[in-house]
Amino acid sequence: MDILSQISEHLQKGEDQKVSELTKSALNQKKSPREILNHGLIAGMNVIGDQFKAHEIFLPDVLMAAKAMAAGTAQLKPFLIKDGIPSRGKVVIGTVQGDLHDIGKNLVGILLKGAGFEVIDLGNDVAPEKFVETALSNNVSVIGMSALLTTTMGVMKKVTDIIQQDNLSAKIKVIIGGAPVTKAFADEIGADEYGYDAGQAVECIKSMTGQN
Ligand code: B1M
Repeated sequence: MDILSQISEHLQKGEDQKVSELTKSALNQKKSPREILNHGLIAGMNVIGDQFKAHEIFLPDVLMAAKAMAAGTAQLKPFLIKDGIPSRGKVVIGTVQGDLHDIGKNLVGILLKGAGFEVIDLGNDVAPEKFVETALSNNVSVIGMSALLTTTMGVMKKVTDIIQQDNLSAKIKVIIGGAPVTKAFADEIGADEYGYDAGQAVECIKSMTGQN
């Protein structure tokens, strides 16, 4: 079995230390950090998602897998973030209120930092007003929101509503993403951009800030 499949397998078993070691080995074997992320760690997490949906595994198994994902991502982080890049500007990110899923949002943050953006990460379970207040008080022109639950996607609309009601559309742009989120939903709620994955989100934010 190749090393990326091994990473995926051990992540599914929730073996954080093993995932950490294998990620290090894959880097030593000159696998690219993006390849390890997409075809090892995220691939394993997708299997976990399917098994959880089919009731083949339970919440503690998902938590263990999430811990293993974090262990692997920690190894990749220094390779995805390079020091000394001049700042491209600031971005506020967070997972919306009621939603505790933060792995995808954290990836967006890591890749944004890697591209030279300063990131204000509000964490998870973030109230709509908090996104806007933070953007305004820090003079930030882009808010990035993540939602993983169909029940929390609606919070994104609360943010775009505040921006529209307060006439802030020219000042603050919004990008949204997360597994249940679609381009059609982004259009429906008046978000400026939809990011399919973390890498694409960074490209969108570069163009939203006139840097493409
Ligand atoms: Co939960 N969970 N979970 N979970 N969980 C899902 C999302 C689910 C689809 C599983 C399933 O049933 N198949 C399901 C949601 C169903 C739905 O709403 N349609 C679900 C459920 C039901 C729940 C609970 C309700 C379970 C319960 O308690 N009964 C509960 C809710 C808790 C809450 O939030 N209030 C819950 C809890 C958890 C854990 C805490 C155990 C854990 C989260 C740990 C953590 O995040 N620290 C967890 C996990 C790990 C998952 C799955 C298995 C994996 C999510 C993940 O991290 N994927 C997930 C199944 C799945 O998604 N297939 C599932 C890897 C990550 C890299 O992908 O976040 O999608 P993702 O990010 C992607 C893109 O979406 C995009 O970029 C990334 C790739 O580069 N992206 C953006 C993300 N944010 C972006 C922002 C952008 C742009 C792109 O711009 C700003």
